[in-house]
Amino acid sequence: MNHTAPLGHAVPSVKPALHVLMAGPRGFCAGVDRAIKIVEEAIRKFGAPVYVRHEIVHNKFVVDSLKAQGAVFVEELDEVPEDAPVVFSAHGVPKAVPAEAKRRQMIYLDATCPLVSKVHREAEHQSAAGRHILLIGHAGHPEVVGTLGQLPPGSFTLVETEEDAERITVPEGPLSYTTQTTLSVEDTAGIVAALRRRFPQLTEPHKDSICYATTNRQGAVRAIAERAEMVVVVGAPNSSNSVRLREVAERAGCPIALMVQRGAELDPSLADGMAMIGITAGASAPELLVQEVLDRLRERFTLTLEEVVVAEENITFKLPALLNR
Ligand code: 0CJ
Ligand code: F3S
Repeated sequence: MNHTAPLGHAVPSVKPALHVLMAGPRGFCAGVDRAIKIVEEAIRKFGAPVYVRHEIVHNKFVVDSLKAQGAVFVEELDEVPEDAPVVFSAHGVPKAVPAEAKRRQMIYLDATCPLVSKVHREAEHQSAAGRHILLIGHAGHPEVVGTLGQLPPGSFTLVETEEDAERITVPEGPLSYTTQTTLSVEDTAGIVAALRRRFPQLTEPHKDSICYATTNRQGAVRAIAERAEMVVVVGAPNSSNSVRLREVAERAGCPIALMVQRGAELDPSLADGMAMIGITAGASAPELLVQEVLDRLRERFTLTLEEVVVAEENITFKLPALLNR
């Protein structure tokens, strides 16, 4: 008999039952779906290679699949040959980027999520009305770089945390705020409350800028995290909305909340002795990867699945006109 295999990793002959709560909604949002289609359609229309500025969405599997179809990923526009088409990622770009593409007479397609573009226009509008802009978001994230890149230098202040909200100094005069689309709903409410308290002259934006997909996925992961002994988030460490899902699960009191990029990354023995776990996926994570995680768990358990749906989504976005011509 072999006594050397660690017990925690032995596969029992009769697989124990494990109930899996599947967060609904989870995975792709309308903006991600559109962005990926734009790259695929651009390859079909113009032929490979099609350049993409920044990861089209923050998911290695998606990026690798598009690379296999003929996409070439770069970080800056000056890495793109002048005669090749280029797609801007879902996260949005500073104004200077399409301006430079135009100047170089390049063919470009903007896969910025329409909900990010709305935030751009709102920030621009508030700024043009003479208001200093407070942008709530994470420094260095491409969406934040893109939104700040709509505004004149010195006309905004970045607010990352409630502590920032308590200590920032701003110029005298009218103020407005907007946010990154993928933030924690709860943290942002705290930051906005602190800003309102400190700056009574703060103008409210026309609409909440945390997007529907972020709000719904956070609601869904909270619902499963309240019941599950462990929550697995499928997503990438550089995906802001996915990282937020793991945090929400943890704050909801779930004993183990972890993130994996692929099924193979999950150690299924973590669920030994558990009766119920939950699974969700960030807005940039394909459902195929959720199925990979389920298959990984099936190596060790007999699964029963339960969809826990907190919101129905039926939003779709049109592709740019250039692709329909
Ligand atoms: O910024 C966005 C418009 C969200 C795009 C989809 O998600 P992802 O993971 O590519 O980007 P985040 O890091 O912003 O969540
Ligand atoms: Fe857009 Fe929100 Fe998805 S901003 S890309 S719908 S996460």
